[in-house]
Amino acid sequence: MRWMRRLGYVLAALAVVYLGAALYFQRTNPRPTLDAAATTAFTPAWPSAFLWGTATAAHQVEGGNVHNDWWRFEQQAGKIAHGDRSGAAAGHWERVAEDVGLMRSLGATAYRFSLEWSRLEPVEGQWDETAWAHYGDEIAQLRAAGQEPVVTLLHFTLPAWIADRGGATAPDFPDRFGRFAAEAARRFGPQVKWWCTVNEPQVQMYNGYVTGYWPPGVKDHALAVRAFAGLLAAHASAAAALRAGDADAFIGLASNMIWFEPANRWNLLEWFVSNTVAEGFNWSFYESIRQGRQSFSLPGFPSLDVEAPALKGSVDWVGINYYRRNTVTFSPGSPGMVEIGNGPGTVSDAKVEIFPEGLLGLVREGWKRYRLPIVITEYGVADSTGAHRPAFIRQHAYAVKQAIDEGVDVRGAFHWSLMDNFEWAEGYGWRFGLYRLDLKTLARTPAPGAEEFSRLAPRPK
Ligand code: IFM
Repeated sequence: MRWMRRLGYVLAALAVVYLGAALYFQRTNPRPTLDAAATTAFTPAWPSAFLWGTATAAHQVEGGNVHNDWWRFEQQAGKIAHGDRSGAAAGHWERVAEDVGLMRSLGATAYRFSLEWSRLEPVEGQWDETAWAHYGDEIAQLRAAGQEPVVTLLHFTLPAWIADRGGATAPDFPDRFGRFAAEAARRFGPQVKWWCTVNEPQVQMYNGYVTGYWPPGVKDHALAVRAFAGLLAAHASAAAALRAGDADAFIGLASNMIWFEPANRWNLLEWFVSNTVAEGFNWSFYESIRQGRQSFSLPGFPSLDVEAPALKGSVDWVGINYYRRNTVTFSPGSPGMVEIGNGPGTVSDAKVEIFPEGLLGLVREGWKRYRLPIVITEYGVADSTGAHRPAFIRQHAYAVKQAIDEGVDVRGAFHWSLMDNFEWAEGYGWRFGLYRLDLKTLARTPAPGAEEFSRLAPRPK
């Protein structure tokens, strides 16, 4: 009987240690909270020069982008929901003046958009002067309307000629992309300060090479890691070209980040897997830059650890695209031994949980890690009825302002999106716009949320 009592003591001691460790994790990783009362009646005083912006991407709004990998992908049956194709998109190429007017009437002060590489270099080595002139004119219109241009160089789409030889995995991709960045700096350097080299590289890697849901449509973990390395090298090459060609270039990138939590906060294994997933998905790109080493490590993927000194110092600011919270469950039978789910809150049309507190948590974490200015390069909600968007915008603005009041150097927040647009493999099903797009006439009308966006805009002092 003595051995039973001893076993009892040992088990009790183990339980105490376990509970102590779980409590420690909960204390050191508190869930961020927002003051619920304040988010219902909140009018911020933003810092001067705060970028209160809207965001789009070329292929999603311009229309007629026929020389890239996405256009080709869309022609294949079954790739895009409802058989949609980008087609004329929001017709923005012809409607720049109208859309700049919309930004102005919203009270926005900045616009994040992308240059479509495949329009500017439709054939390798040949610049399209008309297309360059078009963007030059757009930038001039933005400046005249008080909109600070934030220019993205790669927002998912690749010219068909580089896609044909491996896209992000092609050995000369970083070099070709750097050449494009140099040309953009040469032509627009005097008018553009804010540059964003790449948009959501982990999403491009994951959807293109893990689920195969996006071009190039393959499922191969080794290629996925090569694409990640290619995107890192392309970013470094573009950053070097921008620094060389534009003396006041202020360089960053837009990284998609998810607020990950263990499904059960008392489960130590779930703390471990949740932190591992967050480190791999949210932070690998920025950590590679900080360390000057291409590095990536997630269960189920070959690991990457290669010296890359050109990455060091290649960003001046940290861009965060934020859309959701995910819970992480330890699940030995699932790929990577995890299951990803939603928390208990309201979900959007995209079936992801709306959780503004997560934005505050990620901004704090980015600041703690890098001490660089932070920009919310995207936040937005797929909401076709508009039932959620006004409160969504207010609460996300509140999270940003709270971070600023805590001393974080947040320089701007960009609502995704200015108008409804082509939502990649979801086609035109999800509606993120502050302006509703009539898909037949391409007319824009204010959507629920536009008014709230304007109300929260910086007021001239
Ligand atoms: O539409 C996309 C955008 O291209 C990248 N970030 C997420 C948005 C909404 O899904």
